[in-house]
Amino acid sequence: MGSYSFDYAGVHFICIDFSTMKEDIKTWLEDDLKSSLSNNPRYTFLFIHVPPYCELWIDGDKWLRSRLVPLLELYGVDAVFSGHTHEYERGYKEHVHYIITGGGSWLDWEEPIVKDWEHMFIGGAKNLAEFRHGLINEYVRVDVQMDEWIGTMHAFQPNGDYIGVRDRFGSMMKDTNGDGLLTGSERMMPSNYLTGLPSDAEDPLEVYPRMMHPHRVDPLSLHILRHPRIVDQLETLLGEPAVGLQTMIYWKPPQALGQALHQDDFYLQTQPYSCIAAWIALEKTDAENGALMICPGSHLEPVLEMEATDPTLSFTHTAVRPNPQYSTKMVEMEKGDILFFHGRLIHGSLPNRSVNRFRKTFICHYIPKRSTSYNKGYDPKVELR
Ligand SMILES: O=C(O)CCC(=O)C(=O)O
Ligand SMILES: [Fe+2]
Repeated sequence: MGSYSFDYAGVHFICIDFSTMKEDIKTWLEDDLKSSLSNNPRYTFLFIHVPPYCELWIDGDKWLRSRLVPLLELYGVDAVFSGHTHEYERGYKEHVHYIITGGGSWLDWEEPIVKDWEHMFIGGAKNLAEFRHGLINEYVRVDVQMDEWIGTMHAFQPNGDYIGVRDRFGSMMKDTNGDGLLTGSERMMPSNYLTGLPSDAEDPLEVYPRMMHPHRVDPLSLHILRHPRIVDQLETLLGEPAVGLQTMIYWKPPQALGQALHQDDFYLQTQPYSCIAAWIALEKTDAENGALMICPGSHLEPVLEMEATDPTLSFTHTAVRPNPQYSTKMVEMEKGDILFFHGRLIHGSLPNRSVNRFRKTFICHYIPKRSTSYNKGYDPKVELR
């Protein structure tokens, strides 16, 4: 059989050859894990082609779940890295992290979902919503430091352009209530901000990436998404009941890139009608720190095609080119101001040119309740009342 293990820098690595392993792999693995205990490894990482848990294409390997997973849990394996499905997923169960890093081709959320494992909470059924059609390449890097390990997922456009770090995980994630699962804010969402990251990163957005869907892990964010004053206002504008679909926090630190002109319904794909945004300024926004720019009247356009754009100005790499009849206006806002805007309104922002001012915003996206067709990558919807 082609399985083997080795130690490096106090870390135990186990590679299981999925295609040649037989029933005796269980004995081999148990012996290996048992004997490695005497070395008191700092961490144990296991690699196996087919994942035990998966949400796309297959639901993972049943045999691995019944034979190997109990050993991983018993002997305290820290993380299992797999491939097989061409996408990125991450989860955690009984102190074991499960990572599928098969995005060397692409991350494709339009494949049918076989089963939703509750503990596989990143990717799969709850995919990284900012990538339409999931077309990204990625790799995962693990840094082992003194007393912690940090995994980072690095994403690329299909043409090879670097997008940045889009997920983080590692030993800092603790199961505080001891139920074997990570809940709420213990889970770390894609693009979550973490302290302790290298502050010398060239791109300030690597240190302060935008947070996606904080309402799924943070009660205050959920409270704002459902805030009656906001919901009253947006349902007055819509003229009908709405549901919440996403929240985001943009830190937009000094010198961060902006976001090229786009329409939100390119991503949310709301039908019938359109999504609506509530863009909340958490501090003063103006020309210097990269305030929001809008093209008034452009909401009357359909969802337009996106084209490649200037990567030195925008962290997204595609943009719509508005018809010259629309001028672009900057929306200066004071802390606490909210701008509601239509899902087909063309908008974006320029880089933050300031040396010490952030441009923090909390953004909610809603769709009319009757819009039953939308990008299901944003599920679950949130009832507002
Ligand atoms: O704040 C920005 O720079 C862009 C935000 C945005 O595109 C949105 O809220 O939909
Ligand atoms: Fe937007």
